[in-house]
Amino acid sequence: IGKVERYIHEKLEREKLHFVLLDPDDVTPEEAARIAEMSEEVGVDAIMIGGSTGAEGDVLDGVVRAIKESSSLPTILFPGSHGGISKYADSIFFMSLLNSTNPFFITGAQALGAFQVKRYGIEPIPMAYLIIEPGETVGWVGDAKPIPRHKPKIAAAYALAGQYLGMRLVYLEAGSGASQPVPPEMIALVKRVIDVPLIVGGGIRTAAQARAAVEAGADIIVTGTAIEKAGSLEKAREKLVELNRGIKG
Ligand code: 1GP
Repeated sequence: IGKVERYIHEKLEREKLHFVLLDPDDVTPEEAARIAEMSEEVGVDAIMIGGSTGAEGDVLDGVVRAIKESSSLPTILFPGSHGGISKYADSIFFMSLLNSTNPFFITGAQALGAFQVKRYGIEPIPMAYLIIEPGETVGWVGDAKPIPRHKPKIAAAYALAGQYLGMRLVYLEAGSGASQPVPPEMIALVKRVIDVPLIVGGGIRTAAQARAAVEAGADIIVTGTAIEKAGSLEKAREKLVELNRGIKG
């Protein structure tokens, strides 16, 4: 396994992790740089970069470069398709949207992006990506059949299938800006069934919600909207501290 994946595993032996997601369509390179810098100061573990719409090309490169210049945290691409690849990033969640109804999001975009990942030497981290209701933009764009919130067993079956297919992370995604995060009962059942680290994101805005996800069994918590839409950099810092405290305990 590569450097970033090893870093994740080593840290997970000691604590739960907090990844901050920045969407290049929502933040300028300057804002991204400041948020990444603050994230590192307060103890966030990695920066994810991506989004479902417009997080491509120069806009994406500009944000990744700004983050690399302002912090030493690992940068992990979180692509909406093969367009979400930047040569400036350290690694990429090489993800398959397992509950998509469209093969493009299961294996098609992956094939279109694979040579680019190799050429740029970006570390691929294979990940099973599962969309849970409500799913928000990524659910719609990704042609997902979102897993009902009250059906934890379906999520667990997909998660285990992902692990058996060789994926080394499982991500339960309620969708960016979701009104409610993934239910703790679902997190708990998935965690009981799989052996690989479990990532949870979408709609996590408070320390209590982050804590509940961690207590249910999440290994890594992703927060985006709560930081990006905090209103000011000062408020973003307060949010980062609050969420980090919820996650690290
Ligand atoms: C979205 O899970 C991430 O892909 C983060 O969601 O923006 O709601 O924090 P939020």
